[in-house]
Amino acid sequence: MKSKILIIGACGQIGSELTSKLRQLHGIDNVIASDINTRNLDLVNSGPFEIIDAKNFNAVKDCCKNYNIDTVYLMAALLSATGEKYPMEAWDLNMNSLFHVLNLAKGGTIKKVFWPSSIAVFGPTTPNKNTPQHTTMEPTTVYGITKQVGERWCEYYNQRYGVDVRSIRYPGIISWKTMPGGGTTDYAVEIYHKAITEKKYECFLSKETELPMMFMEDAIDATVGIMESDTKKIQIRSAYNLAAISFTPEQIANSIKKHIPGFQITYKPDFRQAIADSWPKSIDDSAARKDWSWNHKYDLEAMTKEMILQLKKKYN
Ligand code: AKB
Repeated sequence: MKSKILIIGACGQIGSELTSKLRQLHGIDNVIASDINTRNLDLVNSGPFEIIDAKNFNAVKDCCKNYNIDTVYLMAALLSATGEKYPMEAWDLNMNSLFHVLNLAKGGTIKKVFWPSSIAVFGPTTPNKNTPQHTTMEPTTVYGITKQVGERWCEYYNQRYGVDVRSIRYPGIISWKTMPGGGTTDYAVEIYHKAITEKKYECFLSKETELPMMFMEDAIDATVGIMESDTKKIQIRSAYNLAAISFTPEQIANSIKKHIPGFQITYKPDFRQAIADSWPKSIDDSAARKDWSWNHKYDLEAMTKEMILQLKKKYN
C-alpha cells in the first residue's frame, strides 16, 4: 500500500525539495504539502496543499485524519540565527510542533515520523573534529537546545511508546532552488547567488571558519533513505550524525573562483560567528553509513559546478 504523507513546513529550503522528491516516489496526490503561508507558489501549485500552523495541534490532527496520513515529515522550525532573535518563539514552534506529531503517532493517528535534528545540538565542549555520534552536547543556541531536547523526546517516545520516529543531524544544506532562512550556514548558499549576480560577496563568518555542509541532493537522499529503511536497521532513535563535506568560506570562495575568476570575497563577521565557533568542524557519521547504508555523492568541487550551472540558468 502506498504511503499517505504530510510534509509540515513544505515551503522551506529542505521541505520544498523533499516534497518534489516524495511526489516523484509516491505520486502527487499521496503527498500533502503544508505550511503556515503560501510563500512558495511553485510548491503550492504543484499538488495538494494545506495552510497549517505547526503549533496548532488540532489543525495538524484534522489534516492527518482528513487525508488518512500515515507518515509525517515535520520540517517547520526556527533556525539558529533567527532563534537567537526570537528565543521564545523558537522554543514554542520547535518543541510544540514536535510534541504534536509525536502524540499523534503515540495515539495511532499516524505511524511514522521524520523530524530533523542538526549539528547545532553540539557546543563548545564537544570534540569539534570528526565529532562522534555519542559525545558531550552543551549547545549554546536556543535552536541547539530545542534540537537536543527534541532528540531526547524522540528517543523517549520510541522506547516508551514504540513510536517509529527517525531523525538525522543535518549539517548546513546548500541548494539552488530555494533560499535557506535564518541559519548560520546560510552564507554557503548566498555566496553562490552573489558570485553570479555581483561577482563579490561579504561573508558574515571569518575566512577560516570550517563547518560541516552538504549538497541538497545528498540531504534529500539521506532523508528518504532513513525513512525507507527497514525499522530494524534504525538503531539510533535520537538522531544520526550525518556528514558529507567540510569547508571554510575561503575554500568555497576558491572553488567558485575556478568558474568565476573575478569573484571577490570579503569578511565581516557578525553575531553568527560565535554560533559557528561553537559547532563542529567535521562529523563522524559512521553509524548512519553502517546502519542504513548512507553515502554522499557530492564533494565541494562537484557541488560548486552544479550550483553555478543551475544558478546561471536561473538568473539568465
Ligand atoms: C543553521 O545554520 O541554523 C542550520 C543548521 C546547521 O541546522 N542550517
